[in-house]
Amino acid sequence: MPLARSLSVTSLSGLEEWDEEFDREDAVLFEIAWEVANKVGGIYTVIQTKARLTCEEWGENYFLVGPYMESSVRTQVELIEPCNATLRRTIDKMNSSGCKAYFGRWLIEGSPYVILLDVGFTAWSLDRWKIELWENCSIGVPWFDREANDAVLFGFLTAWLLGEYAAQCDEPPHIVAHFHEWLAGLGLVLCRQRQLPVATIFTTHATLLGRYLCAGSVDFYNKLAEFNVDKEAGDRQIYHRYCLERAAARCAHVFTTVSQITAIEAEHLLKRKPDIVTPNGLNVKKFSAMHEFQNLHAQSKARIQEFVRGHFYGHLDFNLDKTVFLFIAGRYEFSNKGADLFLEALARLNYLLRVNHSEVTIIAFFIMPARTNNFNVETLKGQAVRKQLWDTAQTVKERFGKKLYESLLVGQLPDVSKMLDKEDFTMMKRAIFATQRQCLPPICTHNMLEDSSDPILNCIRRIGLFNSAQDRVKVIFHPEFLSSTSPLLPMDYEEFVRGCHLGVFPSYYEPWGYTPAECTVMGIPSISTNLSGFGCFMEEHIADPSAYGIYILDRRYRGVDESCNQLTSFLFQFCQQSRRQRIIQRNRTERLSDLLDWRYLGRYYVSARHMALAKAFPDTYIYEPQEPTSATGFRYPRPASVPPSPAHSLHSSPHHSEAEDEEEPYDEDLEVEKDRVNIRQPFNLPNRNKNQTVGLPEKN
Ligand code: G6P
Ligand code: 1S3
Repeated sequence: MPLARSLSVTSLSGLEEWDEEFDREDAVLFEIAWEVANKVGGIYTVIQTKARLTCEEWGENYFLVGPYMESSVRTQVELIEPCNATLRRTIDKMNSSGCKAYFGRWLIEGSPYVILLDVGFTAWSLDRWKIELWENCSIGVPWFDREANDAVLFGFLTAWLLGEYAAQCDEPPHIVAHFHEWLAGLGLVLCRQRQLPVATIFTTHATLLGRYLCAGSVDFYNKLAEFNVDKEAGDRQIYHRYCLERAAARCAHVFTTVSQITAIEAEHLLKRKPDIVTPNGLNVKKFSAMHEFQNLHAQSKARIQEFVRGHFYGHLDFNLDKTVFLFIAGRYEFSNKGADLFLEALARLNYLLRVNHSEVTIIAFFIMPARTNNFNVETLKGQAVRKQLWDTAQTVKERFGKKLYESLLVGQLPDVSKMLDKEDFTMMKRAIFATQRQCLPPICTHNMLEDSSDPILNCIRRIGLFNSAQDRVKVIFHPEFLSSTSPLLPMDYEEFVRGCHLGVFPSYYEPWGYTPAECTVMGIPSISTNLSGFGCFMEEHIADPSAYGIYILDRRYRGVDESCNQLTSFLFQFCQQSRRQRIIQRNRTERLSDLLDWRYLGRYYVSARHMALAKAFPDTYIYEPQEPTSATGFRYPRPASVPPSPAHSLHSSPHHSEAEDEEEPYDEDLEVEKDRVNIRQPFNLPNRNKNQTVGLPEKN
């Protein structure tokens, strides 16, 4: 009977401990997603980072179900015998009836059990299952849509697995099946249609229609209630996919989305209001030394600076110590992810920095994968030239050192004018000559396959940010995800993020947004928007987000041009911070990581499961919604001191040298006294920008 076992969630600094009394008895949890042990996008991160906590909660009764992808299995999964007799019988039965199911442990934190279903092996059943789908659910899937075909196969296989498992149980089982996204949704629909003893949950991470509509020039949020959803889906040739998604949302015992903003979207586009919002968390690692993440920032930044030295060879006329690294990263959806707005804001920032004779240089990285033909020669050459300069310096240093040593051995101070000979000078001159360059440092690191129609490159051509000497804002477009084995920038994504100063994610369509969340837990400030799940969540939980390095751009109530001005203003303010202020801000940002930890956010998943069990098995389970606690409405207060402010903005600001910035200990209480300046400086943008949107879509 319910209400016996206590699930305790570790107390997190500032966030209240949370206990939910619920005995799940013999219940078994299956979590089903196309991205289980198969990295495609954000859902992989959800499942992978949450696994440890869910394993702690459900132990041997937790199974992840995904597609069998040989290449991923080879590197991520240890195949083993099924862990209990019921599962062994289930899998044996399926495998002897013309399917291939594998059992293993996914080698990630928590080592969860995985059941992987080979959709290719059962492709011969596709036509039969499509007929069944049409007859029972009136959903027709066209032959040419490969992804939808996979969704059909995966759906039927999952329903088969759950049905077979239920049949193999000695006692009537209590199964919870949590399905993620439309690609996995058909399994849920079939469970309900076959009346299996399964409590079902469906989570949508982004609606199909939402993604498609936003990618066009549609005033999405203001027209949400007006869309003729069937027609819109039909016009975009995704009607069958939309039907699969909508059926899953409608059939689920419990329907959830990842944010409040997507909840509103789902209510209009999928015609069901989510029962609960299940925000995305991360597996937050705490360092034993409090400032370890600051050291990591310095180390990673040094590596990015090395890359920049090579990339800008011959044009290194800016001070790297006064260079701020910004970046945007993610799926290449030009306007959905806000790359359009970012570029326009960079153009405006460039103008502002120039007219203000700023010493700061900005390097903005765009990490968004596009179709390429590998690295381009000029970019590779840059790193080769840098390496050659380094080698030359080392050789001359060694020769110099040897002469110095020999001179000291005979008890003489060296004659400095003879320490370098002609040969040394020739070598150095040759190395310097090699840095001459006929072209500007490249914008793009790769040879693009669709160079002339690429939206980022075309926008750069239009706004004229070409990495010229006069530009205070430089741009580097790296159209491939980062990798530690790259010959160009050998860093993985996490190292790269740590080395940057600010992540910029001005998304128009972003149900959650892991990129700014990842920045936060690494102590890197970020810009997101009030159209992203993350931005809204942070706005709700933090009294003064920008003081913590969480800048939230208003894209909901402002026109494009105004939002762009606001973004420019955020960037301009950020550039004016001193090193000390950046360090303090990073400390504050990192302090928020508890809020994004699954140990805090996992509670919403727990509630969703309890709700589903109570709906599916009302005789056994009762769901009593939690009374709102102080943790539910928790808000981080304003930091003890006022937000870090531009060093030279007011004469009351403390003035200190950069060296002082680095060495002096930074005590926040001291900052209260020292740093009493408000960051929100009014500032005017030049007139030229007022009506110029540089080809941005009309979204108001
Ligand atoms: C970290 C390091 C400091 C370094 C600073 C650079 O805080 O611990 O030693 O000076 O990063 O910060 P910046 O914002 O200039 O990259
Ligand atoms: C989706 O992935 P996306 O980048 O296509 O799911 C993610 C995980 O829930 C979410 O963070 C993101 O906003 C969605 O858009």
